[in-house]
Amino acid sequence: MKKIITYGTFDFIHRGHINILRRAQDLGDHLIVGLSTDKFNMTKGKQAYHNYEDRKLIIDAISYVDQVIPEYTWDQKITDVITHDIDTFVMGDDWKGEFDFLKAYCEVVYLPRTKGISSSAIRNSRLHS
Ligand code: C2G
Repeated sequence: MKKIITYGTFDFIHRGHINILRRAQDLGDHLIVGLSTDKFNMTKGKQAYHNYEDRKLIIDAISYVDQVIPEYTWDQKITDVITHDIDTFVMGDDWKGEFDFLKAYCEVVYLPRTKGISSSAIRNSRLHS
């Protein structure tokens, strides 16, 4: 079984998120999502509208996703890759190069971001409509 992992906040779930989850799942047989906790988001300088439990409920319901684990820190990825026997790490190419250190442990794939949509744009449009 080819195991894939990707990470993110996945707030205001949108087609960009679905596109990356679908393409990530297409690369293997089992997709794990490392979902940023609310506390970790604060260190990322992000405050999600939906809390971790609600974002997990939504991600768990997406057919491309097989498993959701909490993302507590920047530093857990090597441990996650080893612990979960990951073959391929996937992120959008806004992160290109940032996680190349994982190449020592698994394949690293950066996929083109979906243009024209982002959680922050949705948040801003919601708040200002
Ligand atoms: N994404 C995308 N297209 C968009 C928006 C997001 O492909 N229009 C991708 C991002 O590249 C990322 C994933 O969707 O791979 C999740 O995006 P975010 O929820 O914004 O996650 P981020 O804040 O980038 O956190 O350790 C990694 C971090 O947790 C990533």
